[in-house]
Amino acid sequence: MNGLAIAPGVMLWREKFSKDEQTALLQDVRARIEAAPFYRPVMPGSGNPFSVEESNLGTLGWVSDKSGYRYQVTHPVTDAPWPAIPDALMTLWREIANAPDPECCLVNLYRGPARMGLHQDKDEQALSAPVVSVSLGDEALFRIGGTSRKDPTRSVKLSSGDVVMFGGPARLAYHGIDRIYPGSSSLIPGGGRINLTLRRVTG
Ligand code: MD6
Ligand code: FE
Repeated sequence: MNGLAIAPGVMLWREKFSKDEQTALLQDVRARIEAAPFYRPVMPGSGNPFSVEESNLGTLGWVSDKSGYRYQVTHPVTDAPWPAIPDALMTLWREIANAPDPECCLVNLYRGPARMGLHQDKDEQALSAPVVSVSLGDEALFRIGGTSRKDPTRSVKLSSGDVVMFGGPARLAYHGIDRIYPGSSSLIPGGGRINLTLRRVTG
């Protein structure tokens, strides 16, 4: 498995996807996303736009709008069902997650100053399944803390092809992306970073 336990319940696999596999996965994701274009969600309540653009693959997609966070079966702009999760990601999940198949692959696109504030992944019923994420493109500074927002945090740089898994005691750990490093990878035409987050949603 070659994974590194970077904190209790947090595993990191450096370059789990080779350069060729990253290129193939990116092509696969981009082809699917043509039918489910990136859009910019807004924060519940305030309606402030996210700095990332998002879409989803899978039977359920995670969305955010003025009324809250939720999972839904259709794209909020096109109203079409989300495209299926790529085989390479299903294979990854079955290799490392030891849980029923994922229902959601949230796709986050970071360009320029985009970031993601400290948050917990807690909108799922299936909290016994881990969350698995794949990074493609530019490097990012990932911050991980504990299950309380006040817990101390540590930072790791994530590079293209890296895989992170949160499970067990870390399933509800706070985490976020402080920044990306524009120009650190040439994988994505036009630059930027794509993060693919796989989750089991239903119990
Ligand atoms: C990102 N990742 O890497 C955002 N969540 O862009 C996440 O929010 C995340 O990487 C749960 C588990 C792993 C993650
Ligand atoms: Fe998350």
